[in-house]
Amino acid sequence: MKTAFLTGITGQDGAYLAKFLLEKGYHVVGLVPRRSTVDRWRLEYLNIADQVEYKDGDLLDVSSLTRALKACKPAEVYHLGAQSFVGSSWEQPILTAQVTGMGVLHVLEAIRETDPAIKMYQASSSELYGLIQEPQQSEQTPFYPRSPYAVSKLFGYWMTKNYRESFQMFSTNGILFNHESPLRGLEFVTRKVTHGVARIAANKQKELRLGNIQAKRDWGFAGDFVEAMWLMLQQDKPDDYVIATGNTSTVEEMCKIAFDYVGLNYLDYVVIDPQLYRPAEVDILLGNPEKAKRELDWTPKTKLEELIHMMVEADMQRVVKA
Ligand code: NDP
Ligand code: GDR
Repeated sequence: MKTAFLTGITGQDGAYLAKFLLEKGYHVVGLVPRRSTVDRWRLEYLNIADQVEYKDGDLLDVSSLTRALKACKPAEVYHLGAQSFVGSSWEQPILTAQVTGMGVLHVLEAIRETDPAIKMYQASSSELYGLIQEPQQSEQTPFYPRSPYAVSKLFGYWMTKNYRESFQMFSTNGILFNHESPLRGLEFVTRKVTHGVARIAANKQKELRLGNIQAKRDWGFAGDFVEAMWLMLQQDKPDDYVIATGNTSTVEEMCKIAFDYVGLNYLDYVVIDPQLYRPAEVDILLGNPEKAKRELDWTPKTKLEELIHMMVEADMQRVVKA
């Protein structure tokens, strides 16, 4: 039985990937940082919380990573842990650089120290593209990061590539475009919208305050995207891949889909709040997943409408239970 070690196992992608790997027959071990409250709601939602082994540790403490790797001897490491909210990265830039940037180097060093043959997946991001240089972004498109989060991810991207080229490590970058699900954190715009819609439909909220609704994103379903992470580590050679749907929509269009689903007009509820605008915006992202299709035989299955409907449904059930 192969062992996989996941950082960020309590996050959205960690939960879906853990479920995917358990179904493939892996022994799954997850790194869990110390928090005052143990919260495994995502793993519980997927009914896998008791099928995973947990190791205490923090991305800021490389000794905890090395100890965990030595103890569980994984064949594959999926590095998903991060301060992942772009908005917070202007409020906590130093923490973001340490966790989201330096954290990658800590993981690479822990692997190098433990067993350089361990394969490693780095959660890189479409935020690397930032101020867009090409209408559709591929592995060849130049980067122009636009937030402390994106700059931190740039450091992680290059460290991952550098360890591959310097030490022949199997370290790969998945350049993933936005992917969402009913397990998305409430601070991200899709979930903020689907949760808001569910509460408005239940008469528990009167309006939905948003920032820049003209921003465009290439949104996919997290459950589809975690398969690509695994496929990247099953290849003969380590490489970097864009994982995206190849479609882009505005935040406004996504809102309309969510409100339409419950028979409401979004124009009656959405309020633009200039305070929610970001200091620097990424106006449009549109990925080109051709290489992943060709080399990994990966294609996204879930369309945006289906995804948003799934999220509104899940939020309506939660609102009823609350
Ligand atoms: P989440 O924010 O849902 O999860 C982040 C995880 O990182 C949580 O488990 C969190 O634990 C953990 N974490 C945070 N700080 C530390 C720390 N100091 N030590 C150890 N663990 C820590 O993110 P997602 O699941 O959405 O994303 C997974 C990865 O993919 C992230 O690196 C993100 O930046 C990247 N990414 C995500 C995309 C998306 O659209 N979802 C697109 C492209 C890249 P806790 O909850 O206890 O804080
Ligand atoms: P993003 O996701 O920054 O793309 O990062 P987010 O959902 O936060 O923002 C998407 C776009 O929506 C606009 N927006 C708002 N965003 C939020 N959060 N709240 C609002 O009220 C709001 N109104 C408008 C934003 O300005 C932005 O343009 C996500 C994260 O998962 C990263 O970790 C990951 O790397 C990238 O996706 C790819």
